Amino acid sequence: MTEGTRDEGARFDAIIVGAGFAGLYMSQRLREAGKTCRVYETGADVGGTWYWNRYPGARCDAESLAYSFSFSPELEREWEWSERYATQPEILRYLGHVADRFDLRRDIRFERRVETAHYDEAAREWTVTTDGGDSARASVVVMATGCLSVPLVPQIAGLGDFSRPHYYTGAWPHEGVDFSGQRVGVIGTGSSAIQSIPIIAEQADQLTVFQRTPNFSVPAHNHPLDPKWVAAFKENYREHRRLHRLGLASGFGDLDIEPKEFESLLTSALEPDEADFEKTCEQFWQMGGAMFLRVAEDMMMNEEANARVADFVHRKIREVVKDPETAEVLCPRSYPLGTKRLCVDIDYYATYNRDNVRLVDLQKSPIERISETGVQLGGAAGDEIELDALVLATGFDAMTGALAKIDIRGVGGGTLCDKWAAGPRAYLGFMVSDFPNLFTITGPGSPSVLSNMVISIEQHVDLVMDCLAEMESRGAKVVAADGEAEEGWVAHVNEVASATLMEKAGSWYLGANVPGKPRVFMPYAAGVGVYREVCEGVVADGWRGFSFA
Ligand code: FAD
Ligand code: N01
Repeated sequence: MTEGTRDEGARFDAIIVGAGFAGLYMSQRLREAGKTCRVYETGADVGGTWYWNRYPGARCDAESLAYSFSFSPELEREWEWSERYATQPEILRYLGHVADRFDLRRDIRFERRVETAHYDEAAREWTVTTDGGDSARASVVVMATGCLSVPLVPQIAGLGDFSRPHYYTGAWPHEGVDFSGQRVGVIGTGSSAIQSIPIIAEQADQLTVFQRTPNFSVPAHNHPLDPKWVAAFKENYREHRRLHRLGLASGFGDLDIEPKEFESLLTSALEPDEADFEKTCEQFWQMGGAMFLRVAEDMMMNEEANARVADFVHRKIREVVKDPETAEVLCPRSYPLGTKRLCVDIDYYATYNRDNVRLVDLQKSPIERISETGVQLGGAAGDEIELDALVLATGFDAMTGALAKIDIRGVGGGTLCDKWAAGPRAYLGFMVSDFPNLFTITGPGSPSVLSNMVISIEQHVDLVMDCLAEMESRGAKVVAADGEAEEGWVAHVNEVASATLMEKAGSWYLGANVPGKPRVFMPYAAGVGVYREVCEGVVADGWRGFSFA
């Protein structure tokens, strides 16, 4: 960790905000190209998501060998992943290794929150300031601030009254938490909760889970990686990476997927008879992980098809959860499968068979308020549940949250917040008109959170580098997205989303989890393969929709 001295008017070729996967790779590419850069990071070390989310059970749901950088064959060869889905500590170690191996830390200033980024039209330059008193200038700013980096404080009456320890999964204490002998409450049943609940249940004396909306979850079938399998995978790494970039399995990995197994992918979930349908679903269920969404091609387009697959998952939940009433409460019915992020779990449903675990259905008994000592329920139950500790697995202000916290001013002093007041607008999710030379890695309007994000991050960083090279070759100082191209892209992103079932859930993809946030489907839902083709077409067409000056 390098705290370093304060920047006072220093000038760099580029300033990067954030030192997660995106910030690290961006700084590596700039360094390699002989450019100077400064990275500011709020955390005390690299890692981003994996620095902050240290809750028990945190791990990736894209397979380890796919959820890793592809830019360096040496790095690929030397790093050994130990499990199919790497744990948070392992991913954090990996990112620390990347920072050391490529000597990236010397450009990073830790424990610095960027507060402002203002564009000076005359100087064609950005000035960035931090809460540590830094002020630095650069012609280019790259926002690598993360899509899930601003934990959401839920609007629950009395939250501040709770006098015992409470923890956000997205800002977990570094020293860990020992729940032994405690009565613990978990609010939320999204991915973070679903990963942590089985482990907290093993530790705690009693665990109460407060569920407002059940989530679909598929088993991870995690296991240690067989060194022989890894060696064979690495032999063929380039081909795997190529397929991931094309969007096969969204690049979530292909551990157990041989091409022949794709033959069983259903064109429509409505076609096969019951026995064939069950067999195919079971086959995908046994593979484990997010691949399950590929069981039928029409699943994300056709409600009936989706409902048939959802029924299969409901049956699976009922098979595992012994108490029929609890099983029913765990079955999601208010939105189509896959329209909220599919969770991937290790023993989540089985955890409800434990004697020390209770599920509270907030639909029937909403939280009335948090008291000094626990959770007061209203409705049918009406009781107070006393707790020694409370875990808030309540999600993030996704995709736009981190950008909205920075005072970003572009041409004419206009702010990004004003520009995005009715929802984010960006060309390719990569640049925002009126904000020249400012790039948003995995920004709204790109596949981003619907993909294996390392693939999307690498693609955007590479595109930034191509764009800078184009500027140089044209002798340009400024690149900007055209307003018209941006309008067209935003309309296209909406059109694609509307053709799917994705808007049928009150998901964070739509901003529905943040009171007052405009409801706009933020990621681009056509997939990483299609998106890559679009970007390549734009570049081949002389950077269509971008102006260089
Ligand atoms: P981040 O890792 O979020 O890093 C952004 C950094 O920017 C943060 O460290 C933050 O502190 C810093 N920052 C933000 N604002 C400022 C500011 N104003 N000033 C200074 N610094 C700032 N994706 C997958 O594809 N597969 C997975 O399996 C997966 N698992 C996940 C598990 C969890 C628990 C979570 C929360 C997310 C997961 N994701 C997963 C998404 C994950 O966020 C991305 O995969 C990836 O790590 C994002 O990298 P990033 O560098 O873009 O952003
Ligand atoms: O957050 P979430 P998350 N009262 O928003 C509930 C990635 N990720 O941190 O659905 C009661 O999904 C809320 O209820 P509802 C992944 O992309 C990946 O779990 O709004 N409950 C919901 O149940 C993921 O999608 C992994 O009704 C309240 C929960 O809190 C994203 O990060 C692991 C409430 C929030 O769920 C976010 O996941 C972890 C209230 N007032 C994260 N407010 C992997 O497995 C909110 N809730 C790779």
